[in-house]
Amino acid sequence: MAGIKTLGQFIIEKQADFSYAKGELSRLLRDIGIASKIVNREVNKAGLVDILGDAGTTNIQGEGQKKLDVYANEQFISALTSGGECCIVATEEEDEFVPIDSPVSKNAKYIVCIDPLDGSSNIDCNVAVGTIFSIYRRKSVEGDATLADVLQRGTDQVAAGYVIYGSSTMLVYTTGKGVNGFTLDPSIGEFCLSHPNMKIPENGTIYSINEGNYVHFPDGVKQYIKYAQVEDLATSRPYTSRYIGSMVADIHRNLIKGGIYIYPTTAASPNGKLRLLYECNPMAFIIEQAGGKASDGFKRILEIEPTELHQRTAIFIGSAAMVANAERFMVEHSQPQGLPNIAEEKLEQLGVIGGID
Ligand code: P6P
Repeated sequence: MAGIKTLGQFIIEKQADFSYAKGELSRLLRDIGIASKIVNREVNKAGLVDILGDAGTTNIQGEGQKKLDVYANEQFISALTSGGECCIVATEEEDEFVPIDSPVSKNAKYIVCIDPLDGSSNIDCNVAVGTIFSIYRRKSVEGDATLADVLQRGTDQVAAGYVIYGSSTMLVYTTGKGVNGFTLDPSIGEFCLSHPNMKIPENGTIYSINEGNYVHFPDGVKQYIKYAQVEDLATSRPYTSRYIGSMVADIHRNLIKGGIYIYPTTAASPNGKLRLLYECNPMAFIIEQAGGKASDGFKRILEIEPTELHQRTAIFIGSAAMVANAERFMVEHSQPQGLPNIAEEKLEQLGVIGGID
């Protein structure tokens, strides 16, 4: 095992970074890692066993649940229940938050928001899918934890991570001190440190968006797509369009290579499609920790005040320079006609300088 550092060893080693930590967060991350390995086992043999296809149920989003969605949800809730470090789970697959009903967990310190299996519509065609999770410290100090403990801003996250079940299975997470990636070694059943201190390139040439929704995009997004497609060698354009239809896979690729993922408002999703608590906040925390940027086109994702469990938001996330540039298009093309131009003021608020290049 010389030179190999497992997720468990890494978590314990980093535990010293947290004066308040007495091992609870370490054990919570361990519990998530265990459930991820169980889900991975089923994802990897999907097609060989009766785990593909629809579960015949729909979640609160009105989305048909896949058998693996339901299975993954059950595995994470079970692991978090037996682990005893989490008092509430908010999951995409349940209408309401799930209080963890066990004597040990009732007074547990942590809240977990999770999308157990994102991109699950891709499972039947063997495309990468993922798990996304976000961890908060409960705010209430006595009695049962409540919705108020769940509806916390992204800036209050203690940790966030994702698992990508792709050509290999990786767990990538942050506790606010950088981003580290672990690849599952099936021969020993351990996630092993493979991508220490991950940083997203400041700029990139990949844009990820479902252009099938073009006619319904805000004008700023339409103009940005046109900008991305113009021939200009000095700014390495035209960019490359890459869209998998699985947020974790698209963002993971952009984290490695540089790029921007955009899911703006559309006619079908006037508030955006992706969910703030268990998709956008965790991915935004990770990407910011890796040196990138994440907003709704105007406002930093992590500063959005949650009001509902399954609240949705538009998201522009990835390489800092690309996101800042896309925000410029949003500001420039969101001016109500005939009103004073607020672009400069907004650009300063966004921490963006200079005009559109
Ligand atoms: P569309 C998967 O359903 C998901 O939540 C993300 O993983 C993915 O990026 C997006 O929705 C795909 O949505 O509307 O382009 O099919």
